[in-house]
Amino acid sequence: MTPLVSLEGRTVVVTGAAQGIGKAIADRLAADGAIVVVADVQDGPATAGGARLQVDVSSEADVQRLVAETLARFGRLDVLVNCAAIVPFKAWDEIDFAEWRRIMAVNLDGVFLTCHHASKPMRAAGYGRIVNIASNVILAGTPNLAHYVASKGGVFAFTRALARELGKDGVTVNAVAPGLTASEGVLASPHAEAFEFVQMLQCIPRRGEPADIAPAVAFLASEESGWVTGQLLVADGGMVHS
Ligand code: NAD
Ligand code: 4PL
Repeated sequence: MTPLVSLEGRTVVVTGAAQGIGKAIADRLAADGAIVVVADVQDGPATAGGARLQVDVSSEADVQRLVAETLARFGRLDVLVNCAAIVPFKAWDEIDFAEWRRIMAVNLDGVFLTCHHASKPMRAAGYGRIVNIASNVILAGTPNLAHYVASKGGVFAFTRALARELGKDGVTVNAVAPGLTASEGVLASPHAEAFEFVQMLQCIPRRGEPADIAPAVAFLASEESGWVTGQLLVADGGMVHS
């Protein structure tokens, strides 16, 4: 892969990077020179020169271990990409409270926990880049995803607020909003049946792939994006507009 931005000397944590969009982001950032720590509940490959840690982002102990281990092994933590999430396809009134809580625990509490712990070494260094993966469903209100839409709306609102808190410390916080993308998770779910319909709504009429999302993340993860913070970058072939 030809480098898009320079991440030489940077250490990056990508959550949810065992497969799908997270894996494409980890591969992209490694090709751009970063040392990548792949953090996932599932087993999966590490990128060359990096590491793989088993982490449940909804567990504070796991997230603390992730940050401590990254600092112990690589001496720094420059970039955090939050990609871990669960995406149940269900009518809103078929989601019971326990399932609602689990979705919030992974998709929203997980983002709070990683930002809370990873921002400490970033502030101390006076440099950091946080990229949270939201979704274009927060702008479209996509059916059968109300619980997920609520969690991702929270992710974006938190992104905007955290950017305000961390700007003075050299840390930017942005969100990327993919549209429907052919990840392993989506291909194994009822979402896979939506591609044909969604393509008709896009400016670019083809299926979105995980590698289509990674370049937007690479830009926001780079030093060059330093004047951009608190923003939502929609990467969905032009289905919706922010
Ligand atoms: P996926 O299901 O293929 O992969 C998600 C990964 O997250 C998996 O490897 C899984 O093990 C991991 N994960 C799940 N729960 C975790 C936890 N508690 N702790 C750590 N890791 C955990 O998903 P994907 O489609 O590649 O989605 C990746 C991200 O992109 C998610 O944030 C998703 O909401 C977002 N997104 C996806 C689409 C899409 O259509 N694929 C669209 C918009 C946004
Ligand atoms: C347009 O983030 O963005 C289905 C499932 N359709 O998870 C998503 C669209 C899904 C999406 C998403």
